[in-house]
Amino acid sequence: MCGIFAYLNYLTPKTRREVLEYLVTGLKRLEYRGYDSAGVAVDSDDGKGITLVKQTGKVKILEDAIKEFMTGHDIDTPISTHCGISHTRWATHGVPSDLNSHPQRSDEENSFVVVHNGIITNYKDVKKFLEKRGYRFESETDTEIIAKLVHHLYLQHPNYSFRELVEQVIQQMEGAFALAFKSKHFPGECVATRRGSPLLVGIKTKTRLATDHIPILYGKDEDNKEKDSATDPEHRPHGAGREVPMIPRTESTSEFQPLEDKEVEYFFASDASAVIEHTNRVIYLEDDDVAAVKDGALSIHRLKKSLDDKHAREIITLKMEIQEIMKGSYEYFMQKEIFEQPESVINTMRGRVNLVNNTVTLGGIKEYIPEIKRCRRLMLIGCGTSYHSAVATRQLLEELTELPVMVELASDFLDRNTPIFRDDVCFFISQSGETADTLMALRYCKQRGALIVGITNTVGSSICRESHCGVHINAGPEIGVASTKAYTSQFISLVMFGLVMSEDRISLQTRRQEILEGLKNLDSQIKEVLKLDLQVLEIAKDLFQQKSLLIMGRGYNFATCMEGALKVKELTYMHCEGIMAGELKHGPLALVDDMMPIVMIVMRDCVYNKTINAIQQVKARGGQPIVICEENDKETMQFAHKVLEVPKTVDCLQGVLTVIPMQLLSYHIAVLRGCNVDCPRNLAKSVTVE
Ligand code: UD2
Ligand code: GLU
Ligand code: MG
Repeated sequence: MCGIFAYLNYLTPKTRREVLEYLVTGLKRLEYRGYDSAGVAVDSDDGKGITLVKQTGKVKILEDAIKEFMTGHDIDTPISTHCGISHTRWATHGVPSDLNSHPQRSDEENSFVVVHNGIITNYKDVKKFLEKRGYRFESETDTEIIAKLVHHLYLQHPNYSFRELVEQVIQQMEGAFALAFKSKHFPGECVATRRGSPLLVGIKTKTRLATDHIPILYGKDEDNKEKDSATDPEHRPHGAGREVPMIPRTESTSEFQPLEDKEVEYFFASDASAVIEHTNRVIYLEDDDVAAVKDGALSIHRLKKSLDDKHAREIITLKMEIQEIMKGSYEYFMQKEIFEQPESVINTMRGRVNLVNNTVTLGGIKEYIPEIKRCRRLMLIGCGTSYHSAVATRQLLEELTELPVMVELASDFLDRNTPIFRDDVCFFISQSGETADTLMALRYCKQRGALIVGITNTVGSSICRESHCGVHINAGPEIGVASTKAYTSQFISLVMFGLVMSEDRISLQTRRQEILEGLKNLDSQIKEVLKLDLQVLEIAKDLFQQKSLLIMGRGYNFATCMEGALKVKELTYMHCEGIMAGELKHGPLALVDDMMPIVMIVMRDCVYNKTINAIQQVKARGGQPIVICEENDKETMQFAHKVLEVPKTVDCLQGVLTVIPMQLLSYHIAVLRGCNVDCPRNLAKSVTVE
């Protein structure tokens, strides 16, 4: 999920010192994406092997380790053709450590090395398969199987090209990846490919390029039976002792030579920020493209023609500054992260929710489920946004587990010396996994013998280490201080937990089915909600000079009110309160008049009539509510001064969709008020002090 940078010089002599400098600079340009460790691979002194340098922590630490390596090695002899690869890692499989850092390798000889961004969901099966063939694994990563599988295939098919071997490998991979490979058996070559994670190729030549596109070369034998059986999941290496089925070779008679220049340099990177200082000519690879550089020629291959294929990849000329590239078309990381939610929710469910046979597997807590089912009560503990994700899912968890569910703010929970028992199950929710209050509460409960479950976004964090088990939300690094995509991913992780707990409850099957159906459509519905952006901006223009804002709702959408109000406070420094609509008469109604800005969330769920009552009370006091309601709900809209319509999903998931307009609203108000969106005053991303 983080960064890849690879550099290949062909007939453009460079010393290894220069190559290493390029790699480190490339990684520095990708640092903003967030990561926990870094590493590089270059040719070794004799040019016959590969040297790896890998370090946990910042790129600066890697740079120091590389400097140390440089003393005592010949790194100043120019090499005319060379390939180096590098990586920043955001751990998903195995803690951040030197060994788990990438590049990962095939064997002690470093015959094949690979860098990977993403998650391989079927890595355990492939691992079993390779272990049976004598491979010994040294890291906890999913990535290591890739390096070992390509090596295994190489031994079996020594006459295959590097690119063909990689094509075979990705046929066996499930999940998401961007990959760059280097091998001592294929010196001066680089192969890169992607599915679901970004990757581009930059091209640098002395003279103008002879072409502005690269045609795609396809697999030779389109409807070959053997190939179909290879792509059929049944035939993947499930550890059953079967050989990896090979697809027909896609060799073409002549490799396409796109460049009239002989001397050329290539850059592979996760985004253009790492490439732009070298060249502005880039090709964005598409899913399942395999890009290979051999003898200085770049070719792009695909196994199958797809319907919308353009038959060529265009070489684009970038006209952007680094600053622009980093945030893409976004002004702030927070905005980027809000718009990433269609993908981040998929990453949270990846390999866990099986939409074909309607099952949910949470590998991190699977073995503890029987124990959890026997508990006296569930406690969900967190701070700020993480606490709100607990509020958002409490009702569903009560319904699906039939257990009492307590939701607690970590600080208050500790202040109260809350009684905790051995048969309690306590969930600790934290994006960073380092939140001090949450961690103290965890230790408090652990001492008292409760089962400790973590819900974190950061592999290897304190909460992850100190919990008995847990779920990584896999939302990818979150850089904006105000949490957005982590909230929706925490929400979905807790929903998945509810689904696991109710798997064998016959009476709950219809309910589970509708939730699974809801999860299936969530990403496309989030995309719909994001289209409200301009409408939300208009509302923000009305509101940004106000002193105060009230956000009201109840039931499943009360958490959205609290989370929305927190976003507004954090980002805009405006007073804002999330109000439980059922409490209106008990006080907050006194705040309402024709001047007070109010947002109300009115969904067609079991509290609809009660929420309509609340809106009528607000109207009766001259209030002019901005209403977030379901698409085409004309009846509700008649009460609204302004409306934001969101698609309908199952009641318990509706909060994922209603919180997004609130994220956008707080963002736009903050921009209009001139606030620093990514770093609000007085706040830190990870609160590691009590
Ligand atoms: C896990 C592995 C993944 C792969 C996958 C295959 C990791 C980080 N994940 O993903 O590599 O093997 O299984 O099925 O290696 N945990 C805590 N506290 C927390 C969060 C997690 O103790 O706050 C533990 C959890 O109990 C498990 C491990 O960390 O032992 C990984 O959790 P996960 O959610 O990443 O698990 P899963 O199955 O999705
Ligand atoms: N899943 C891989 C790992 O944990 C890659 C993580 C990344 O994208 O940086 O090592
Ligand atoms: Mg743990």
